[in-house]
Amino acid sequence: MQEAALKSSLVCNSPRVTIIGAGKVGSTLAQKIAEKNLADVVLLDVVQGMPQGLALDLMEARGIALHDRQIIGTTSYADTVDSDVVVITAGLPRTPGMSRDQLIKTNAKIVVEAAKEAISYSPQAILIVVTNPLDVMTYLAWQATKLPRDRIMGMAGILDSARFSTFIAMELGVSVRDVQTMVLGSHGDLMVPLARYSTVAGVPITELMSETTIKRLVARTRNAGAEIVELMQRGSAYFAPAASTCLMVESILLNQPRLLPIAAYLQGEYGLQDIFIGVPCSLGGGGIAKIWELNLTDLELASLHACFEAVRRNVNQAIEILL
Ligand code: TXD
Repeated sequence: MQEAALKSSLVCNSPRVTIIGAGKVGSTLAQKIAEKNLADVVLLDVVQGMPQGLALDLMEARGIALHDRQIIGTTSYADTVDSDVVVITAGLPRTPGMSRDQLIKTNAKIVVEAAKEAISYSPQAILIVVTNPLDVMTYLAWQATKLPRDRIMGMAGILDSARFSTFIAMELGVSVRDVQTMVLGSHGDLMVPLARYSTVAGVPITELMSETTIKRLVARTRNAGAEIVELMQRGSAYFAPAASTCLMVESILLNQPRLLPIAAYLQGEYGLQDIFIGVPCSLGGGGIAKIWELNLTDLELASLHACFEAVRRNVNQAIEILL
């Protein structure tokens, strides 16, 4: 049945998204992609039976969710062949009290292996890394695949910005649809929420809130992942992470030129080299079309450079672990 599904999706030449890691983020993302009718989905995991079961469950929801997308569950990379987009969510999430950086040891090997295998079957794919610590794992995936920088990226800034927007909307009692925010830097405590570039219906939030309030919301944004981990006790956030990743997949598959904060490979932008870090990017059918260099204040730039130092240290640590 899985094979038949694979064949029929190949026949109708539908776009194909492979998701490595059929856990909370991966399976929620699969559901979103299928229900938005964006692409067929291949869900891959190391746990035999689990991705197959999830795929069957998602297939059985199709008549109710009203779409005809194929969802294939597998443990074999051969089934991922010719994917247009590959998303890596494989690896452990945090537990309460743990920092994202403490996941380097377990997740580095998983991500490198997944990136190599997936790209060997889909050499033209655009690769999106989601696994934590995000900026480090994206770098390792790039090193393992040597993909051009327009076709490899990490998801974090969209999620961090969505969280910042949510807290601003809650504070002001306005619809989150009117809130636009931009969070740059690394996906961790050092992230750089840009209050100056955050607006409600075009009005900068610096006109709508006191500096103390903005500082409080920035602090909550930086701690937002940990806040959820503490509440859940088992596992970490996945609805907003899956929605954020789906936005990237959608922008690529529908070739919508979106301007989004994405962990991209820098070659001199913002004075930074040889690192993946969150910056505003134009994302579309070919991947990252352009990295935008905003005018930053000295303090904002210094904060971005502090992210660089931390990510660089962790990348070096990860490379040593992999040796
Ligand atoms: O903003 C962001 N980038 C993030 C990142 C937001 C939320 C979650 N973030 C990270 O994504 C999180 O810290 C984890 O590192 C990943 C996945 O989080 P998820 O919540 O989905 O974790 P699960 O539910 O434990 O799922 C992980 C799955 C699980 O089914 C494992 O069996 C599988 O990964 N896994 C593998 N799949 C394929 N290949 C290998 N080697 C493998 N190892 C584990």
